[in-house]
Amino acid sequence: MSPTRRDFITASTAALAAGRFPWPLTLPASRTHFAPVQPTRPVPSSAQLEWQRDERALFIHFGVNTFTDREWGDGHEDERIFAPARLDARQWARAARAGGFRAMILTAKHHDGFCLWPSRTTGHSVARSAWHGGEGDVVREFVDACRAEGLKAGLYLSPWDRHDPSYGDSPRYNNLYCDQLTELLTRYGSINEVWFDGANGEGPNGRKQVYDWLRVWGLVRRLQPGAVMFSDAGPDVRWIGNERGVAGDTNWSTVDPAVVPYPGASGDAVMRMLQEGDLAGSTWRPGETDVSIRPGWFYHPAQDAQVRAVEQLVDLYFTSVGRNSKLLLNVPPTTDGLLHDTDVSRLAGMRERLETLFHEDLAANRPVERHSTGAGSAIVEIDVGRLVAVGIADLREDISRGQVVARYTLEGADAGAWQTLARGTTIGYRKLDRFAPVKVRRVRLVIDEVAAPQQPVRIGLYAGEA
Ligand code: FUL
Repeated sequence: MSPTRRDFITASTAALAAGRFPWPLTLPASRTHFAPVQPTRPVPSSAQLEWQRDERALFIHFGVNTFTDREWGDGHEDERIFAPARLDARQWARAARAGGFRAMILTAKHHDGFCLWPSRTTGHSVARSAWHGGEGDVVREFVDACRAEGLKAGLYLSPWDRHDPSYGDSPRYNNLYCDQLTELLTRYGSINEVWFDGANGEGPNGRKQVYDWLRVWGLVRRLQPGAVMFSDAGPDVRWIGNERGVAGDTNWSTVDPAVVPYPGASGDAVMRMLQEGDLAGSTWRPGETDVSIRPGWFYHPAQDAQVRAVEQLVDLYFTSVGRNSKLLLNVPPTTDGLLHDTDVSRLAGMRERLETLFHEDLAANRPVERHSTGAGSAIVEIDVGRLVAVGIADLREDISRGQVVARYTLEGADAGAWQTLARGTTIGYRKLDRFAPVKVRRVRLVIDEVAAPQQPVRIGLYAGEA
């Protein structure tokens, strides 16, 4: 766990701790475009489904820290230091699109409390900055750029606020926090994701803030019913449990909500639930994998030579999207207000490499046989029709009907006996297995264990490394 998340234990209401949520966690059936086939297995809402299918979102950490060269501001910054000379949110959005990303999420406020929009709730904002003579609004530019480039827009509003004197005076700060959320969710049109991190540091004189999560989540649901809410405790999308970019190898999109009752909860059981989900979980809450392209979340010139290489970004795709998660990759703007050229070219390189890897599906339009063995396993067998080298398998369940597969073996054969290509546990939206290329004519997926009656699994096969 990154040091940025230590010591943030927050208390909350008994109802929350018991996992009792007074509003529907999924959208009403009329807003979904699927009919649950097994009423006992959780299924995603249409918003959760779309969120997952987007696969990649770009995280934008930007604010006073960009100018003080810090990761966590203390809230005492002079607002005038915020002066991005060439800020261009369209450049961020174009870089996102060129990288194959379908959404962006901006830190509208980080722990320093500095608001990137002119908020009526505080003077610690762009309105007192040198940028555009205090008339600018980064959130507006961000949302406009998302719309112009066809990206979904998400906002991060840090609950922890090191600037506002009301922080730690719980009811008063909760009012301010809800007022800030209301501004963000009513001024800028449709927002697709609202992001709450789990950090909960001390307020002035060591006072502890007790957040009113039920109120916060209820407010977002009311103001933006189509948005998914992210936090350790969802309610729609959960943190994956680390900031290294690695989802659990076993990763259920279902959880037991009582195990992670509020953002910032800690302990082994919490971490396991975040990483792996729970086969028997009652609630659909898929994992989001947030990780930075650089060592820090904010831009630091000293890290210009430490931008992840294209191959490392591709690895992140395999350990997030390829493990039934979604990748939220942070790329921080510089003091100019632009993404750095190195980062931009890595994003484009990532897309190019992924397009090459997934260029030709060797299983496309090939005959598929489905049968079961005497031992009760289901088998999906593909006749590839010719001898080909296979190095990547792309397995997918139809998650609109829930997630079912708990254990599988992938095998390939030329003329002789079957040999194992990969073994795994969960599949979900997408499971990518990479292995040393093997020459095969036939491939079969043996499904050894399921959590509910078997549903079809789609298999894609790719050459991988030559
Ligand atoms: C954490 C924060 O403390 C980090 O600064 C960063 O914003 C990360 C995404 O979330 O809780």
